[in-house]
Amino acid sequence: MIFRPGTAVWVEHAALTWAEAEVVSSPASPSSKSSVTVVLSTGVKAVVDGRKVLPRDTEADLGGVDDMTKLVYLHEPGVLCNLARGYTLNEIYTYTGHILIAVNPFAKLSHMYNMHMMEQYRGVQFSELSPHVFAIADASYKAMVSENRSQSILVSGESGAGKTETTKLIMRYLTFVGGRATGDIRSVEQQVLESNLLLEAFGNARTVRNDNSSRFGKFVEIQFDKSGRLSGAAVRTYLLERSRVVQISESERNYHCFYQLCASEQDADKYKLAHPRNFNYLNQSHMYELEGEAIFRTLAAILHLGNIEFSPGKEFDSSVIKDEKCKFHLQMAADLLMVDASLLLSTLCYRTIKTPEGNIVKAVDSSAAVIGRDTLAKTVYARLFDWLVDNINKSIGQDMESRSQIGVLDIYGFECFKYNSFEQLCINFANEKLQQHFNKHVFKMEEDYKTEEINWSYIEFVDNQDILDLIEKKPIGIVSLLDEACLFASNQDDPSKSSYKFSSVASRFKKFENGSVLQQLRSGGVLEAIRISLAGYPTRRTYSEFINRFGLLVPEHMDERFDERSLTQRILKQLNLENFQLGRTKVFLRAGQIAVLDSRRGEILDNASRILQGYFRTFI
Ligand code: AOV
Ligand code: MG
Repeated sequence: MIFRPGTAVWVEHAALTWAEAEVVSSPASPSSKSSVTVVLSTGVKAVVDGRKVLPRDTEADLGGVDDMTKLVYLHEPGVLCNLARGYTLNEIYTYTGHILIAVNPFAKLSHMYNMHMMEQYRGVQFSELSPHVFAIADASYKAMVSENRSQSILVSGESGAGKTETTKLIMRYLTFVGGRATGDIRSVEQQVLESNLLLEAFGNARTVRNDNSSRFGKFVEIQFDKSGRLSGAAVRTYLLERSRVVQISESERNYHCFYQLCASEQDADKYKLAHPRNFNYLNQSHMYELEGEAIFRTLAAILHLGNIEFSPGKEFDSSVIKDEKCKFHLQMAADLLMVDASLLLSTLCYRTIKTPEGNIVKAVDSSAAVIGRDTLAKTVYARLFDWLVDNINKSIGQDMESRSQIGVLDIYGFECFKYNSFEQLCINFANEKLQQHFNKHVFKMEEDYKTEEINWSYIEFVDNQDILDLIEKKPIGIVSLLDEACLFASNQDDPSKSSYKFSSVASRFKKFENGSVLQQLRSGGVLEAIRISLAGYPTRRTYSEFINRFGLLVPEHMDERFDERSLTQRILKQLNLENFQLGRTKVFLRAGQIAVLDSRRGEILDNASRILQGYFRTFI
C-alpha cells in the first residue's frame, strides 16, 4: 500500500504491540520488501517494514465507537485502541454486530448491574442504550418470546476473562425479566441463582490464571412457560477436572469446598455437638443423616484417603501401609465412607484379575497402590459432583412442558501453561469446538448478503476444522491414538507430576496491557470473528453514500448519464480494485479497499488545494 507523507498510521511495536505514528516518506510503488519511514508520537523516527504499517483513523481519537463494525479501519490496532479507550472510562462493553465484547474490569462496578440498570434495559431496542450484557440477555429473551423459539448465549474467552461472572449476570437478568416476583423466598429464580454458589464451591478452584477458575463446563437451561415466565431450570455439567482432587500444582488450590470444610470443622468442635440421636427434638424421626452431612463426610474421607501412604512389602512387588499415622487416616477414611478398613486396605494393596479359570489376587507395589488410592479419590469426588448437580436439578424442578428456553454456556476458558497436560488438551479442544460453532454462526448472521443478492458462497476463511480433525478424527486423531496407547499401557503406571512453574500473571491483568489484551482477544476468538468479517465484506455503503464521497475520483463521468451503481463500478475499476460486490442498493467492499479509496481521494483533494493556492497567489 502507498502511504502519502503525513498519513496517520499504526506501526507494529515490540513493547506496545502497535504504536501511533505518522508517515514521513514511503516508496512511490509498493513492493513486498518496501519500507516506510515514520515518526512515532514520541518524536522518534523509524524505518519500518511496509507490511507492518496500517492506516489509522484520526477521527477515532475524538471518541470511540460502540460497535467495532463502525470502525473506519477494522484491524487489530483499531480494535485494541477502541477497547483501551472504553476501558479507561469504565465502559467495558463494545459490540461487534450482535456479538458483545467485554473487557474484564477487575473492579466492582455495582452501578452497572443494579436493579435500576436491569429496568433500563428491559424491552429496549438493541443498540438503543450503551452496549451491555443485559442488552444481550434482553435480546435473547425478546427473541424467545416473539419467535417462540429457544435461544442460546455462548460466553467465551480465555481463562480469567470473566465468563463465569458474565454468565451469572445473564442468569440474574433472565430471572429478573422472567421472575414471578411472588415474594416466595424459595422461588425458582432464587434457586437458580443460588445453584451457582454450590457449583462453584465444588467445581471451581484457584489456578495460576484465576482465583475462581471453573474446572468444569456448564450449560444452564432456563425454562419459560407460554407467557414468558420462568418455570424451571436445568444445569448440565461437562468434564469435571478430576485430577485436581489428588494433584495440585504450585500456587494452585484444590476445590474450594475442601477448605471450606476444614474451616467449619473447628466450629463443630467449638460447639461440642453430639450425635442427633442424643437430642429429643431430633430423635423423633430416624432421619439423622441430612444429605448435607453425607457431602461433608465424603469430602473428609477423600482428604483422609490422600494421607494413606505405602511402603514396599516383604514380598516382591507388594506393598503395606506405611506407619501408625497412615493407619489412623485409613481408619478415618473407612469410617467416613462406612466401609471395612481392612477391606479398603486390601483393595488398595491388591489387584484382582479375572481369568476364565477364576479370579487371581495379585499384590501391587507401593506406587501402584498410590495410583489406586488416587483413582478412588477422584472417582468418589466426580460422583459426588454429579450427585450434587442431580440434586440441584431436582430441587429447582424442571418444566417438562416448557417449549422455550434460553441456554447459557459457560465453560473453562482456553489455557496455555508452561507445561500443559491432558486437561489442557481437553479444555482447549472444547474451546476449538465452540470456536467452530461460533464461526459458522457468524457466517449465518450475514443475512445482509442474501437480501442484497450477493454471491458470497465462495468467501474464504481460515476455519479450524484441521485442528478438530487432528484431535478427534477417527482413526488417526490424537484421541483415537491415545485410546489405543492406553489400551496397550493399561498395566503400566496416571503419574508424572506436572509442575506448572508459572510466574503469576494475575496482577498483570489488572492493567490494560496491550500485549495481554491482544493475547486474550486472539485466543478468545474475538479477532477471529473480526477476521471472519474481514474475509467477507466489512464495509458496506449505499450507492449514493459512495458516490457522494468518491464521485470526485471520476469527474469525467459525473455529468454523464450513468446510474449510481455503474458509476460505483467505474470508480472501483479505475483503482484496480477487485473482488468487491455490487448488491441491489449497496456496494460491498473487501477489507482494505476503503483505505485505498480514501488515500486516492486525499491525493486528489491535496492536488486540488495546491492548484487553488497557486491560482489564488497568481490572482493576488
Ligand atoms: P472465567 O470464568 O472466564 O475464567 P471469571 O468469570 O471467573 O473468569 O472472572 C475472573 C475474575 O475476574 C472474577 O473473579 C472477578 O474478580 C473478575 N471479573 C470478571 N468479570 C467481572 C465483572 N463484570 N465485573 C467485575 N469483576 C469481574 V475460567 O473459569 O478460569 O476460564 O476456567
Ligand atoms: Mg469460569
